[in-house]
Amino acid sequence: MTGATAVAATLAAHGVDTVFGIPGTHNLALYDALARQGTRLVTPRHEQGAGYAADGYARISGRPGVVLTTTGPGILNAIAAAGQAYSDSIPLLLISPGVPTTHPRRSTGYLHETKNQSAAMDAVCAWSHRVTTVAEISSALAAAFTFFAAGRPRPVHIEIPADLLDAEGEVTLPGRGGLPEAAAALAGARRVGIVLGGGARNAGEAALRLAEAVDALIVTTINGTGILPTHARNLGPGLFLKATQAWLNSCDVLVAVGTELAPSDLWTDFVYEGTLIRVDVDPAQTTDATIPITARAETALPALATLVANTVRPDHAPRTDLAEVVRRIGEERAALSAPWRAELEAIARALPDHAVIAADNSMFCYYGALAALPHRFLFPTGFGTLGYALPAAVGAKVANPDLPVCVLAGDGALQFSVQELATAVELGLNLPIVVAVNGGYGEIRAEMAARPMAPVAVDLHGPDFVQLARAFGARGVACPHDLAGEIGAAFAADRPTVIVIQEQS
Ligand SMILES: Cc1ncc(C[n+]2csc(CCOP(=O)(O)OP(=O)(O)O)c2C)c(N)n1
Ligand SMILES: [Mg+2]
Repeated sequence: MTGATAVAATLAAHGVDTVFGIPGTHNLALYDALARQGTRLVTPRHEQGAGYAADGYARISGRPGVVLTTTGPGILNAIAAAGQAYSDSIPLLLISPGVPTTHPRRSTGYLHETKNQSAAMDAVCAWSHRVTTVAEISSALAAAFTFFAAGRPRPVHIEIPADLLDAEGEVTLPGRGGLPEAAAALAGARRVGIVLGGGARNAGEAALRLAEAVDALIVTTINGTGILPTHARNLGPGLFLKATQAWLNSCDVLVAVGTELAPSDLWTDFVYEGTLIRVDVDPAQTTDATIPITARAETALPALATLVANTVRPDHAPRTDLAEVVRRIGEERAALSAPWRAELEAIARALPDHAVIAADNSMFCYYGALAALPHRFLFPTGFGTLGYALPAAVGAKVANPDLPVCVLAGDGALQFSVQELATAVELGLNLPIVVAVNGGYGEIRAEMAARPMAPVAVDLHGPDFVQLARAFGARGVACPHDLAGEIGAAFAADRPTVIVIQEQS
């Protein structure tokens, strides 16, 4: 559909039947689409009046007020109304066209051209966003409605480049969704995959029941690690593996629970084309779902599991060649984590199942430990910061002193927050801290080589971590023959232990 139709249909899907605004050269496609679907179009005599009218409408109706203007002076005339709505916590959605995507955004004399329209609105709204594709229009508008419902309601501005209004693109509108529809899709499926993110943390048991009912496998995101204990149907964290993605693509129905299905988890441009059931508290996350279910995982998933168990034919044949999928994924895990195989085996032996790994943004952690170990991870996924693991482990131990917590970090990452050893010593925390030393920023070194360019600023002098640990009053161990034994000793100690392992680079 066209961008203008996407705006009109998305507004209708969110129950908007009235819009306040003034037409102009750049928003005619929007007026056309809204008029066609019967939206009531109220025309005050100045955009400021449109804004105040939408504000009054919102206060009395209890629904968001929607303002539609043209570019430049049109939307800027509504600024005072946006400021007023901000001040009084009124849900106001301001929609305007903007200069086309192809415009250089340098003063060219384009009609209504404004130096930075979206930034001007951002200064007075809760947020302002300029979309860049037709496909993004629906989710950007949905995000505004989610924001109105979830937080302190305040004005939001969405700018749509004028050329996108007439351009055509793939648009996923907010669906009706619901558990019965999801159960029916699952009952008719040939092969089902289940993805659990951090939002599914309290729904592991229900996910397993669902997996049993439809002969599915479960994979977790990084924040979803440790939701389920080791189990034949649980592949653990491994959304980033190509073999996992190949298996997911072979499923005709995918259930994604409490996850953004984010690039930082997928590591590739994974696109799923089957029936996608998404369970999420945030409706903005489910706009691309075939069947969206806006609910907490612990509410929706037990209900879905029960519905499906009652719907699936009792005589249904197994639909997944589980063993083959598990074998391929296992092979890829082994290849990815091969450089640290012996160390990871030792760590696996030393850690009880319920141990938590606080890991940093280092290769040893994401290529190594995440691929190989089934435990719950505290990991700086997404934002990808460095220096997270040690302080996060301190926090975990403060929350639950009896929980075995193990820190894994590269030499670069540990130096971002190594001073927190002082805190860990002060609190008497029995933390094993395994640091993989490779003389600096190994991942960045590899990226430079791949460009290709000569390595600069990545081969770094590091401290003697054993001496450093001792200087802080912690224990320090260099390259032990028995890593598992040293981790065990660290758990038994009354202070943290830094254990150095040497990494081949
Ligand atoms: C706060 C912050 N600064 C910089 C970066 C960029 N960065 C990503 S990985 C990395 C190297 C980390 O080194 P190390 O922990 O030793 O792991 P290695 O790459 O050697 O495995 C850097 C500098 C980042 N992710 N976060
Ligand atoms: Mg390093």
